[in-house]
Amino acid sequence: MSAVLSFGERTLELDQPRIMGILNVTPDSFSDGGRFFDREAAAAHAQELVAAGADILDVGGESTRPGAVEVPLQEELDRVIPVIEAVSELGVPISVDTRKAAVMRAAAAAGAAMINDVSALEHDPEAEATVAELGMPVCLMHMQGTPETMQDNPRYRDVVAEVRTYLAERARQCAAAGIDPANLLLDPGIGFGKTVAHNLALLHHLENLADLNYPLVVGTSRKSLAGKLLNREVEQRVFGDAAVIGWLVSHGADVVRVHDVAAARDVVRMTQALATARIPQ
Ligand code: 7PJ
Repeated sequence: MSAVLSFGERTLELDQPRIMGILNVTPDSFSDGGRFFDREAAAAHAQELVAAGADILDVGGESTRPGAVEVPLQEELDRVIPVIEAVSELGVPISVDTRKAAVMRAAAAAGAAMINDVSALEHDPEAEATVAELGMPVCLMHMQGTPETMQDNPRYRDVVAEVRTYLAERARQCAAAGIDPANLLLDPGIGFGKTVAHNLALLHHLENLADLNYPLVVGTSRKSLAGKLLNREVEQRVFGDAAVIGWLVSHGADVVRVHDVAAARDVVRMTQALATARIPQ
């Protein structure tokens, strides 16, 4: 689909696949969060991501990896807010990866222009109203269970139909809560309460989600999909991930959420050139 996302004065046309670069500010990534050194390191990394071609930066201070426990509000604020302040002038919209309404609000005040919620605004009872009031684009992601336990025993009768129905229903409920449908993006939540077989089914049938007619975000970067399928450690998943990105952008994904922006940029350009028989701008 070809939509346009509005970020206040700025817009981002989804006439070609866009790249969301991941900027983690969790202690289990490259940062301890909040302190001056980490802010500098995060800002430097953000600059690299933008130079490599990121269209959006996604700043997250709460790990939602399998087994991760919830981060207290103040700690999450201390991690993400200084970083958002430091990177909001780089010229690309900043998205905040959070499940907490108070973080959404503070992030918006610090310069964030988009919300990315792995609980599809279901974790915090204030989240829907907060996003409606902020009037910003929001990514609603599917997850079965919670990060702490989601990989214990994920089960579906028909994973594609269930994820599709869930996302359509959440989009309807969010619109009913006052969120402009033009601000909604959907995401199947690869790895969130899903086995490798579930993830493969969702990716194979991606068009069933793309035809819900909301912009589609997909993140597979460094996840266990390539890890388990190829038996690769995290730092050896770049070719596996590249293959997935090629598949994603030729099957309806509008935004790919990645760590390796430069690699993703090449894959997107190459795939676009092949799909259109034109040299991309
Ligand atoms: C996703 C996310 C994803 C969206 C994370 C990780 C885990 N947000 N946040 N989609 N994954 N929208 O990056 O491995 O797949 S955190």
